Amino acid sequence: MTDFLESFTPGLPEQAVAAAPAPARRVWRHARVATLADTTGWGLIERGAIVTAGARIAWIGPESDLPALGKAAVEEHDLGGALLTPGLVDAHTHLVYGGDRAHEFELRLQGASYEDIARAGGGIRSTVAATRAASEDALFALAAGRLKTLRDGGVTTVEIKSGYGLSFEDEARCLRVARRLGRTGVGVRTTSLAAHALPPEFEGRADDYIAAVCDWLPMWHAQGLVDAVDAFCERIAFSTAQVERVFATAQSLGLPVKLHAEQLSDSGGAELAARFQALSCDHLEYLGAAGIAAMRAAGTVAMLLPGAYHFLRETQLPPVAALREAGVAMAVSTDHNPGTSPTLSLALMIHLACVDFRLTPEEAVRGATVNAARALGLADRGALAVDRRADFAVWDLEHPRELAYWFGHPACRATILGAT
Ligand code: DI6
Ligand code: FE
Repeated sequence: MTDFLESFTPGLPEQAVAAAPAPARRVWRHARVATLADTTGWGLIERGAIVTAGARIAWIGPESDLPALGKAAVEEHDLGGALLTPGLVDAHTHLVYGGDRAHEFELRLQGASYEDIARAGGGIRSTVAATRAASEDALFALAAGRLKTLRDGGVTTVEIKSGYGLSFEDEARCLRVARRLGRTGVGVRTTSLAAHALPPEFEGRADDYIAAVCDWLPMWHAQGLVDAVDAFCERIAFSTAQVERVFATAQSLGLPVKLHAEQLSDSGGAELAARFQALSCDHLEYLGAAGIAAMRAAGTVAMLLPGAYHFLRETQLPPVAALREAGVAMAVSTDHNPGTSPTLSLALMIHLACVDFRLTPEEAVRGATVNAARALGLADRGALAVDRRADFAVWDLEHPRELAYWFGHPACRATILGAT
């Protein structure tokens, strides 16, 4: 076993192994580990230990079986019996924007609807104006603060969408900010959501805007800014025909797609997205049987966003029982954005997914780890096993079901990110 650990050099081609310095070994011991490594169950290891080599897990198991590491171990950490889980994955956020929409929140509490406010020129468009007015450094500082809060709450990988720039340069700025955030430690996947809303300069010309987005996408992609492509398919946003053009462009670039679908009405978005083998369909409160069948056939993840459901005082529940019955994987994310989900606690979303959407605690925690990673097309994280990324969250809790039980106060003691 020691030999194996000595020679473990993840991710390097064979010729490089001899020349490269051995990655640093760290040992994490005396933890109650929830691996989530099997398809069901928490995968609990009562008194567990993990050995990491650089950014990867080299060994995981009961501490009593821990191999002798000798000088190979550079650091040992006694976690004092704390709970250790895979780092949480927040697979749907709109983290980069200027301003806030607290005033609209007050208007909605007085009876205005989200759609009324959007049609009157508020909503997404007001955030677009604030985002365009902010410098790239200011956007970075704002988003970095939000990312730190997510990380302090257990998140080690986050998806970040554009969608508040809505011009070639403003979208590129937001994506650059997201890429820059990815160099601060937390894993970042970027998504172009240029087809989020119609910018004012394209008023009455939605098809022209979609044509422009299809022209811009290859250029953002060539600049290395885009990992996936999203759109908002809704009567207040874009039609299935318009989204289809965006998806066809994404497909021609080899980029995976995902969709804000059936959030406010059943627009047939999920079926369209499934035809493009979408990674996920997101929101889904108004999802019908045909959409579920299409998602099942395509292996598309159902991304549930209880923060937006709560904040919009929605009453239509996503069809969780039918999704479960169909075997569609369910994920849970914050949907952090200033208009419909201004939260930075993924643990709180796990709680709401159970109380409001009736997920089991295990489903909700899987939703924020292994299934969220799947929704990003990432097979190297979300569960703890040899060769996976060494991204952990350490909790002042005894059992992982408590991630769903406590709400509104942080129990996360630390996040541990790969080699950092
Ligand atoms: N659905 C949402 O919940 C967010 N975007 C979307 O397409 C809301 C965006 C906003 O209101 O700013
Ligand atoms: Fe969203």
